Amino acid sequence: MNDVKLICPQVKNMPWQDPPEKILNAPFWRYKSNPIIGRNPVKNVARIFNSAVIPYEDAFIGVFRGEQVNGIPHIYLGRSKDGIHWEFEEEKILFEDEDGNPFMPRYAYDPRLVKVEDTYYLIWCQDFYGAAIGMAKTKDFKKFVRIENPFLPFNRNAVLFPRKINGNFVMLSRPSDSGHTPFGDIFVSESPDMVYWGKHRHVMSKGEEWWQSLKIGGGAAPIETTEGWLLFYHGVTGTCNGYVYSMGGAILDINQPSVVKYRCENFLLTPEEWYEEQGFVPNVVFPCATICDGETGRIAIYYGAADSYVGLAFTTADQIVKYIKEHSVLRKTDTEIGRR
Ligand code: BMA
Repeated sequence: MNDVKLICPQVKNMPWQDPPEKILNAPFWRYKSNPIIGRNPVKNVARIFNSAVIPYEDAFIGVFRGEQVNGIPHIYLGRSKDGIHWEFEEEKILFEDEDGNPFMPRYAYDPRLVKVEDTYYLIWCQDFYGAAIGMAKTKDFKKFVRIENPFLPFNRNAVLFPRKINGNFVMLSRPSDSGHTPFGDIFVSESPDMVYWGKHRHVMSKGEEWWQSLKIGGGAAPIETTEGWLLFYHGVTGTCNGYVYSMGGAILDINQPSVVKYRCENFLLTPEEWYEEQGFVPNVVFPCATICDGETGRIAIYYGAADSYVGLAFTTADQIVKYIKEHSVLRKTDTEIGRR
């Protein structure tokens, strides 16, 4: 019997591997054949990482950050039958604007992919007089229509909730600078129409724990559970050798997501394996998407590793929520609705 329920559809063929016999720390275990996407995965693309996937037509589809051989990142479409082995389109996604004219951002990275009602939304980082959030929508993964940029620059980390809350679309984001941003908290904003965003509220500050002491940012789209919105996010620390990116976990109030109910003081994943510690940018674990099975409570998380690979790890709703609650440390800026 599962105590904590995931409020999402059943995914019969979801990627899964049973846990190892002994788990010492957070109940997240890596797929044994990680990384699932290695270098030079498709023509003209040197690395794929920080990418998002979703169940689609009894299989899986995803939007992938492909670092081209000219060094410019763009978004590529990928398809998979099992969520583990991926085939990519050779051409990057060509968007069109609302008048039907072609639109190709100068660069696009760290895409997320979230279904709200009958539409799939892509959210990424692009140039808009500096780093800012770009968005597009699709219903069939053939036609991608760009929609208005939701926020002013600078902002590089936006994650949409998978359903409206109190009648509005809701999005987490992390205002920043245009560079490597040595600061940053998570905020939440609402929109009645995906064009006008407001009612901005502070959600969580960077933490006092070393692994999230510099900045934090949304990771995978929040997962609806009977305990609240389960959020996997990234936390960053600065070391004498550069930044280290880990994954953290929190549970947000279901009707008022600026209120954090539980926040785990321990990281849930931190760079430990060779593909997380070695690569274009060493020591990066950067979660961007989950696949969740409403029937069993199983969760598979997809994360970028060392800005070079895609890794996959598993947990269950029961285990991870229990762990987050047992290790929760909340501060005033977490639990308040947020100043206006
Ligand atoms: C962040 C983003 C991510 C990247 C990370 C580590 O600022 O640009 O795309 O994975 O840095 O380099």
